[in-house]
Amino acid sequence: MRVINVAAAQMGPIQKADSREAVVKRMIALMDQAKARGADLIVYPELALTTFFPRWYMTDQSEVDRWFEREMPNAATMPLFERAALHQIAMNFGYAELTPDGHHFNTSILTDKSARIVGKYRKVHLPGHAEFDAERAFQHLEKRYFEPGDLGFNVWRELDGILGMAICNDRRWPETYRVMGLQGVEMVMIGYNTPSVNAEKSEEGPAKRLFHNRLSVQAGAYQNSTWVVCVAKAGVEDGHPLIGGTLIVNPDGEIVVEAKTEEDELLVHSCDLDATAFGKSTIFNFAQHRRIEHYGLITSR
Ligand code: ING
Repeated sequence: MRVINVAAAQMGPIQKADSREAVVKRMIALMDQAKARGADLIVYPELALTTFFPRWYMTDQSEVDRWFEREMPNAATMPLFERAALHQIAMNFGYAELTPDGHHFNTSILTDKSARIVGKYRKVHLPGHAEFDAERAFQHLEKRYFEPGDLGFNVWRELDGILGMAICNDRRWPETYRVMGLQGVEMVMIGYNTPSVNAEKSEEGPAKRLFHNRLSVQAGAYQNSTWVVCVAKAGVEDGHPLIGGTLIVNPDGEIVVEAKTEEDELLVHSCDLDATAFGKSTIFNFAQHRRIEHYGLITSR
């Protein structure tokens, strides 16, 4: 048994006016709860430090850059890293990264139990659009504010297992899970901010969004025999609703826990990484069963 006690730390809404310090206090409260419930790892949402700012059309780059972090940890997040080291809890959270040479990424990091950053991922699949779209009920300008991730999909040996990261829209793409699956991933950590309504198809509401959330994550977990921990920033941010639905899915594709609210809500589950072994050695034994001579289109188009 290689068990990781995982805390999925769903966060409720973050308003445009909320400070990073106020948000970090909420993250620390969730981490204290996680410690009390014996967690080894806590997973937070995508862009966990701020409101989902890609919903706002901005033309002034200095205004845009106010939503980004220039280093990590930094003054606002240091208390979180200190608390993680005190509790000896590993953590994964997302934030907007502005690199020293001026690149903008939608980023997620993994720390070890001493709060050292051991892994970084930059979101590959950026949904939405780059220019103001008057046809949409609201904007989704990730292609305007972020560059596609340049690090690919990697895995890290951490907490006695093989862990990987993805962000939000990535979870809808089978390639995301398969590239990590081919590296033996046993647990994928994914944060998301998903609007409850579809800006382009007004009749698609939260129920359909929650269905696609479960469908995407359950398929990815089952088809690669891996745990998936998928954590929402939820609730209404300045009038714009985001779905909740934080969930943990086991290597058989079964949902083992799911959030009930659209607020700060902690889910904890003991994830036995050895539960991935059966699928990886039988039905999804990639080396035995895949026929790559027929898969060329996936990377060539
Ligand atoms: N959000 C949404 C997501 O992929 C979206 C965008 C919603 C795209 C629904 C397509 C359909 O969950 C982010 N941040 O990617």
